[in-house]
Amino acid sequence: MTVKPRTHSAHWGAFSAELQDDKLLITPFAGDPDPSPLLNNFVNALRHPVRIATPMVRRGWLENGPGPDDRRGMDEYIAISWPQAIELAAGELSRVAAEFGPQAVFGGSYGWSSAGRFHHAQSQVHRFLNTTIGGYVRSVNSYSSGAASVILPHIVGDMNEIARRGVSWEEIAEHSQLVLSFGGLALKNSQVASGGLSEHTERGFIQQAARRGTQFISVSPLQTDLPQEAQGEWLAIRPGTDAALILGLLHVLVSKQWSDEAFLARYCVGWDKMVAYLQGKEDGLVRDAAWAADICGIDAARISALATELYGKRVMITVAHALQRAEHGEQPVWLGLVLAAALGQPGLPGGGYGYALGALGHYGKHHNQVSFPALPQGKNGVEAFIPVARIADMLLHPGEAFRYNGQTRHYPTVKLAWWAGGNPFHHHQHLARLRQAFNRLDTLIVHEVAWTATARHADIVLPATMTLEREDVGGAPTDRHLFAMQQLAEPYGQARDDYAIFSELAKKLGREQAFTEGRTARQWLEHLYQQMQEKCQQQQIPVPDFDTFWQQGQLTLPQLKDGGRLLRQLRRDPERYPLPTPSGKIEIFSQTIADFNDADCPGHAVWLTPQQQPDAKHPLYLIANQPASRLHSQLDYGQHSVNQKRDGREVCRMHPQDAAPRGIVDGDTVKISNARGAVLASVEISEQIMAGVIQLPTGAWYDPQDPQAAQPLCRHGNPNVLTLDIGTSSLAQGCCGQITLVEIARYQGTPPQVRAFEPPTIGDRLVVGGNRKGGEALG
Ligand SMILES: Nc1nc2c(c(=O)[nH]1)N[C@H]1C(S)=C(S)[C@@H](COP(=O)(O)OP(=O)(O)OC[C@H]3O[C@@H](n4cnc5c(=O)[nH]c(N)nc54)[C@H](O)[C@@H]3O)O[C@H]1N2
Ligand SMILES: Nc1nc2c(c(=O)[nH]1)N[C@H]1C(S)=C(S)[C@@H](COP(=O)(O)OP(=O)(O)OC[C@H]3O[C@@H](n4cnc5c(=O)[nH]c(N)nc54)[C@H](O)[C@@H]3O)O[C@H]1N2
Ligand SMILES: [Mo]
Repeated sequence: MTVKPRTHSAHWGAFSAELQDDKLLITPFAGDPDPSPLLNNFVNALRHPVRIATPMVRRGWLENGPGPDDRRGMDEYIAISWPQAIELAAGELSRVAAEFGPQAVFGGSYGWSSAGRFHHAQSQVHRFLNTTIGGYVRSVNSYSSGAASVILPHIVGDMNEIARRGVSWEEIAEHSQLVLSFGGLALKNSQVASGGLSEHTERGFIQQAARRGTQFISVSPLQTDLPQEAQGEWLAIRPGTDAALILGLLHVLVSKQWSDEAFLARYCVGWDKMVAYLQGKEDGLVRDAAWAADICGIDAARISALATELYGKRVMITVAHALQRAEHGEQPVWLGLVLAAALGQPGLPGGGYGYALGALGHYGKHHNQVSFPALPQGKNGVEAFIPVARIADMLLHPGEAFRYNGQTRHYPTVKLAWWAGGNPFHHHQHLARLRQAFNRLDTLIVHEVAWTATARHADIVLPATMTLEREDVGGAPTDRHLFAMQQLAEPYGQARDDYAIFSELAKKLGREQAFTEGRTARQWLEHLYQQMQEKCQQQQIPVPDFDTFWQQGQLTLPQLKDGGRLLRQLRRDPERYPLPTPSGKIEIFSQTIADFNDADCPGHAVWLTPQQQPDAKHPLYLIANQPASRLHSQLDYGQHSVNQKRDGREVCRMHPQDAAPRGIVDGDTVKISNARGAVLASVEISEQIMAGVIQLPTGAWYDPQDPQAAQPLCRHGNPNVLTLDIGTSSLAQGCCGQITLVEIARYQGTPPQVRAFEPPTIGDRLVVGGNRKGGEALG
């Protein structure tokens, strides 16, 4: 089959795609100065054997009906027809809704799915459950910024304004003298942005800044977190200890009388309490550079010197998402802001605080004047929610109390979970525990493109199309280009669009009109486009009609250059432009948080010792960060991702000092383990990682060798087998996936082959007997 070039877009870039004799060719968007190699993950993906070809039902569920079942994750599947699948799924949803109400259905369905705005799977699930059964148990916040998204509104009033709409790269390249990055500014991360990213500009801006003389300092366990283009300095820090380092820096600033007292008095509240804490007025413990050095592993002299370098310069402080994906992750986010304030920088051109700058391609960009509307999700009649990373707690402890943002709430009792566009066996921690949690459900329904571990734990698996097999519109509020995502290939097997699946289900449930509003997918695209067109017309922005847009394949939208406005306006006139915080100022002390009375997140930022500490059995930190070779677990079977593996296994990095005593050499297969399980990986020995730390990126598909074991060995290298499933604190309950503790050893003998990309066993079709609770026989 040959298909001429069509425009398309992914979270990692826009491109045109064509088929030449069934071979997929990808050409990056011509306007992209630095296209991402992740585009190569598409080339072998469309017809990969790990795609799901037909609807499937798990044998145990079919035989025994809904109910808790430990066979999830090791059972075989039976192929069924679409009408059967629709009947089973709609029937089960009706049963649960009728018996227990929508509050027994979990529809949080966390996950990035794909770039198109209409087929955004999570929005489709939400809309479907709202319009058919009146709602679902939702999840709040994200795995990305669980802690930051709760703490930042308290202390600066708005997360978006200090992250996505924060100080722009353009401004940094022009004005910043020193960029101090906690967690670095790795270009591997800014390759992606949800919704799409047509211009990868970070490398260029970093280069431009460095040439002008901006000094970059990256505080991180990994040297590679700072691009070479920055020509900067690497300060190796013990993982999870940045809060202590920043307190040490603040102590130096205070004792040298370098803190900007005028700024702190005019625009902040609570600096006196911070100073009292630094000086040990509360408890006799002085948080000076020597104290910090003991905790973070950077020597006291270097900490003092760093404070000297910061003083009197135009300084930009950044804190990566990674730092808050850890125990007490709220603290470094808070302290980054306090440090910027103590230096008097917020609101100055190229100065202040940029939360998560560089973590994604959205940050530091300008915003479109008008953005493409989202699919309306309808009204959710269920009040119950969980902080997103508390999914296993919810399923294992229904009815139990938990703290969240000053409230005591209770976990709902969930019987059915519906997932589309996410991979909890990628994103969640402590996977052996997650399996137990999913096994408690009556039913798990999953829409997937391919046989991920999540699909392999589902009771009903509904095959979804990839974006190249359907039409959509690709765009993000921070991308000035909007793309027609044109269909290139026919759906794989019997795969259907999530929208088509939900439309059929809604019809079965007698709610078709409510879900579809009578529109086909193409009509929805036209409808959403028209809404954008109307907004544009109101602002005198010329845009073509839909057909012209579709034919051209792309559209350029005007942008606003208002990054950093929140703090700039505050600085201009704090009475006229107060921050949306209780005091109208930056809250170095928050009375609101203090009144919550949670010891693990008091009223000002502190250093709290994490429960995870190295010991004789688990002496090494493991950094489980974002993968360079793919987005999360997406297209892990794609060419680029597979090419970065060795013997089909994910590669972990360790320092020669840690490798030598263990007899480990480069290229060995290693076993990384702790109390929660073990994974295999291939090892690369590198001096670009701090001694005492190993790194294994996320995203290798969970591949249990012995699924019946309580803690199966993952042959492939999924670090979430090892991570700890606890909340960051009572305040935010964010995930703690970034850091854990492990031991590592050379694997003895012949390592088992990776089987992650082989589909599960597909059993014979069968006629169901009378023991099935649901009743009806299946042909
Ligand atoms: N240990 C540790 N864990 C982490 C992190 C970490 O740093 N350390 N990072 C966390 C972060 S920041 C995040 S955001 C999460 C990411 O976690 P997820 O967003 O869950 O990860 P993805 O791999 O993007 O999952 C998306 C899934 O949707 C499927 N999909 C794509 N398009 C479609 C579609 O159109 N329809 C349907 N039905 N499915 C589709 C893909 O095949 C894929 O399986 O992981 C988190 N987990
Ligand atoms: N290629 C690619 N890019 C991505 C993603 C992807 O899957 N693939 N995912 C995207 C998503 S959803 C998100 S939310 C962002 C996440 O953005 P981040 O969370 O910032 O990304 P990570 O790579 O997990 O972490 C960045 C770096 O922080 C460092 N680090 C870890 N712990 C510590 C610590 O305690 N202190 C200090 N100082 N540094 C530490 C690690 O060395 C790590 O490389 O990335 C986005 N970008
Ligand atoms: Mo994320």
